[in-house]
Amino acid sequence: MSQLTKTNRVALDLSGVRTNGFQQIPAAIPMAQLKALRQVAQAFHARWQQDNQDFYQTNAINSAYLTASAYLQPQARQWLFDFIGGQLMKDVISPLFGSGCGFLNTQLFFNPLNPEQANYWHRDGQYHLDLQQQQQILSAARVLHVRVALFDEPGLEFIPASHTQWDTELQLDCRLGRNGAKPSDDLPEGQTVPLQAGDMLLFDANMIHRGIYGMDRLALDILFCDPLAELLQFARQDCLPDEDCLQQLVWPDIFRVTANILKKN
Ligand SMILES: O=C(O)CCC(=O)C(=O)O
Repeated sequence: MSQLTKTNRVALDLSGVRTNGFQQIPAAIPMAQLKALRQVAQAFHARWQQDNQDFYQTNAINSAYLTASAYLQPQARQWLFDFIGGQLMKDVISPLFGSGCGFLNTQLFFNPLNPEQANYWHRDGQYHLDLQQQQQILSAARVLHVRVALFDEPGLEFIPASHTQWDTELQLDCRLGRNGAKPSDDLPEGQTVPLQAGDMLLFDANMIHRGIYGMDRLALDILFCDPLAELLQFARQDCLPDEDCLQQLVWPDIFRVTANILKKN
């Protein structure tokens, strides 16, 4: 039974997202919805793999842009928009963003083909921001991952509160792979959150985290963010629903915010 039923969803305490940077919501997705999401994700994954064989065979651990029309049939795409812009997502996410938020992207995480491939500690921003910018963004711009575990999975590991706190020397050496440290080294503060199918896990993309590979993981991450051009410049117009679809959604605002910012860019 989902804990996010109409009667108790208001009482859900998500203060862990603010204080620790992450919070698990066990059994958030009802089974019927979970089965439909699995079908959509598996259809996408099969077609994505065909088109990205080299990347998949080499070292891929995720794909992205599920809501574009490249790999999903219109009905599956519509279904995904219904989920992202639906009541459950609105109830969980909108209270966490005081002045509104935008839809950024979707990603699908799976295991690397090579079982020896190591995972890596990182902050999401480190691949396009320098260290000073990464530090500044901690208090200035927020991207929130909503992970939906489609199957049981080992989950993720986090450095609690690192969404507001800068790295220790060891953490920085580790995620940058310098001074003899490797990005896959264990860190003493790490806290692992294993997930069961149907769980949701919210986490701040600014925090230091790493995926734990293994089991038959297939995880759908939906990314929301502050309504800022510097973040939403990474969204894609072709991943947004059209006007007909928007009018059917419980929570069209997240897509409209993104569309408006993309239009201005
Ligand atoms: O699950 C993974 O492999 C990594 C997830 C991750 O790093 C992310 O979502 O930013």
